[in-house]
Amino acid sequence: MNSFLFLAAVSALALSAADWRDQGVLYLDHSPKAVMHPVPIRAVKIGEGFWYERRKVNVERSMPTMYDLLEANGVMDNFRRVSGRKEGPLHGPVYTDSDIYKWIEAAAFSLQSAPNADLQGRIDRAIDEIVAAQDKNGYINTHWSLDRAKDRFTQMERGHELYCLGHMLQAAIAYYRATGNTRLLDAGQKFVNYLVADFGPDKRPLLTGHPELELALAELYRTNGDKHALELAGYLLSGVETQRLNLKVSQTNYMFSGVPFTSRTRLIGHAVRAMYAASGATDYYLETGDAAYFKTLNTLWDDLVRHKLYITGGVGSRSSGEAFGEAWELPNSQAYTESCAAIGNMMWNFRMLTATGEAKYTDMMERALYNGINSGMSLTGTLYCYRNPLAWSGLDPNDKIRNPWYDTTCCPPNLERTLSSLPGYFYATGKDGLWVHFYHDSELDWHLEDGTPLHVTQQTKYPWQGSVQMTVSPAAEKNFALRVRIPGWSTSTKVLVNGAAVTGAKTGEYLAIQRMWKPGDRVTLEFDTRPTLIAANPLVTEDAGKVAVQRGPLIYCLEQPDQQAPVADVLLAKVSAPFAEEQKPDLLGGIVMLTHTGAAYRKPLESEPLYEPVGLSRGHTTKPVELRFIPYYAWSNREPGAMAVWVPAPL
Ligand code: FUB
Ligand code: ZN
Repeated sequence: MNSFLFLAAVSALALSAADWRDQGVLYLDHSPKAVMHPVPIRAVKIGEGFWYERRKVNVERSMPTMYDLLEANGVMDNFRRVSGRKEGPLHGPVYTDSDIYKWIEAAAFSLQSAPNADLQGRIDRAIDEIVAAQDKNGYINTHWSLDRAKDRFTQMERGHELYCLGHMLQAAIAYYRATGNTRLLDAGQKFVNYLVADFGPDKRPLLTGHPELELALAELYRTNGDKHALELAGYLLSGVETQRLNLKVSQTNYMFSGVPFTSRTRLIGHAVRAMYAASGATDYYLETGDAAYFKTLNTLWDDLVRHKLYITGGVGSRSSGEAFGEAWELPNSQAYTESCAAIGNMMWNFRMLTATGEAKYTDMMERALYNGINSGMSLTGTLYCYRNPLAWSGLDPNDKIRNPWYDTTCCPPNLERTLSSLPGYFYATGKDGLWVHFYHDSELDWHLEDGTPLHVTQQTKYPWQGSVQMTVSPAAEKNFALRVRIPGWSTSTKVLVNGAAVTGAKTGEYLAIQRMWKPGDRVTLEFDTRPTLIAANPLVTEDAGKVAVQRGPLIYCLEQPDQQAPVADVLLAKVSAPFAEEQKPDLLGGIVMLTHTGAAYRKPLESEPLYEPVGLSRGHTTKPVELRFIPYYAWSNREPGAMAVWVPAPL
C-alpha cells in the first residue's frame, strides 16, 4: 500500500471511531502527557454576565461583518481567481488566505455552542470556494498559485504557505467537530499527505517560517490518528533544515522557526511566531513526552514571567519586527502587544496547563483573556485593536487604535475565534475527577471519565464579584475530586461545601475537594476581589514610581472622559488610601468603577519646561482630584482621549 492510501485508511478508521461531537478545543483524550482532558465546547453553556454579551455581539455582529469585509477586500476572490471562477487581481499580503480560515474556525466554534443557519451557510460557501482552488496534488495557497506557482517553497522564511495550511487545518477541525463534515478536513489532509510524500530529511527541505502548522498537525493527529502529521510537526520544530537551506539563523533573527526549538533559551524575535512555536512545541511534548521540549518550554516560560510580560497578559514590546524586547523592556505607549500575541500567550498556557495541572498557567490565561485579549475588540464588536498599548497620549485625534479592518487583518478573526471557543476552556476531566478553571454563570453537562453523567452549575457575577455558588450533581452518589482553581490574585479565599468550611485553599493553586458527591451538593467560593495596587520591578524603567490597579482578574486604567484633570497630569495621592467601588450598569456595557484620591498639577505639565533644576519640584503645586479607574479592556470605546494603566504614585 503506498503511503497516501495507507494514510487515507488510517484517517478513515480514526474518523469513524472517534465521536467528533466529544472533542474539545484540544482533543487530549489519548495524549500520553495530558493530565486533564478539556470538555467539548458544546458541554458548557455560558449564562448571563460578563462574557455573555461579548459572545452574543461576536455572533450577531463581529463574525457577519468580518465575513462581509473579507469578501469586500477580495479574500474570497483570491480563491475564485485560482479556481477559474472569477478573473481579477490578487488581493492582500502573502498570508491573506489565513484570515478566512481563522474566520471559519471562529464561526465553526460558535456552531458548537448553538446552530446558526446564516454562519453555517457562509462557512459552506467559503469551503466550496476554497476546495475548488486546490491543486490536484493537494497544494493550496492563492498567493503561490497561477503565475507564482513556480516559486512555491522557495521563500519559506516569509512565504506563509505552511502558516496558511495550519490555519486551514484548524478551521477544518473546528468545523468537523461542529458538524461531522470532513470536506475541508479532507482537503487539508490532502495537502499534508503531499508534504509528507515530498518533503523531509531525505527529500526536499521544509520550514514553516511563521510557526502555526506545528500545533495544527498535532491536532490533526489527535483528530484522525495520522502519525505522519505528528512526525512532520516534530521535523519542523527540530529546525534540522536550517543548514541545508543555508539560512543565517541567529538568536535575534526575525524568523523564529528556523532555530531548533530545543536550543532556545529566551523569548526573542516575532512575538506571535514565538507564542505559536511554543504552543506547537507543547503539543508535541503532550504527544511524545520528549523531555528536552518540556525543559525548553519551562525556560521560556520563566523568561516570559520574569522579564517580558505586560501586566495585561500582552507580549511583544517592539513594533520593529513585531518582536520581544530585551528583559524588562516594557514600554507603555509604544507597546506593540499585538492582539494575536496575547491570544498566542493564552493558547500556549492552555497547553502547559493540560500538561502539568498547575494553576499558574490558568492564571496567565485569565490575565491575557480578561485584559490584553479582551481589549482587542470594541464593545460594539466591529472595531479591533491590532496593538494594545498600556498608555495613550490622545494628542493626535486622527490616530485611531480601533479599526474595522487592517491590511494585515490577522487579529480580528483571531479575537473572534477566541470568544467563540471560550466555553471549551472552562472545565476538564481527569482520571479522578473534574477540573474547574474559569468562573462565570454557566452550566456544564458532561460526564466523569468513568462515564458517570455530571451536571455542574455556577452562579456568580464574576469578575465583578468574587462569590461563586456551584452545584455539583453526579447522576448518582460518587466519590471523586473536584479541583477548583484559587486564582493567584485572591489573597484570602473561603471554600465551603454544603455550608461547611473546607480547609487547604492556597492562592494560585487548585484545591482538590475529594469526597462522596451527591446530586445537588453545593460549593461556595469566596474570592477576594479587593482592588490592589501593583508595582513593577524597578528595572522596568517606564513603570518606575508608578502603580497599576488590579481588581480580581481585571487590570484598570485611567481614561480621559472620567477625569477632572488631564491624565498626563495626575498622581495617585496616597497608596494606603482605600478605593471606592461603584457599579455602573450604564457605563461601557456595565462595569465596576474604582475611585481613589489623587492629585493633579495646578499648571498643566505640557506648559512646563522640558528640563529644570532639581528642587523646583512640580509635586508641590498640586490640587486634590478624584481619580476614576475603568477596566482596561473597555478603554477607547468613547471619544478618543488619553489613557494610562501605570499611574505615578509616592511609593
Ligand atoms: O505574519 C502573519 C501575521 O501577520 C502575524 O502573526 C502577525 O504578527 C502579522 O504580522
Ligand atoms: Zn494579529
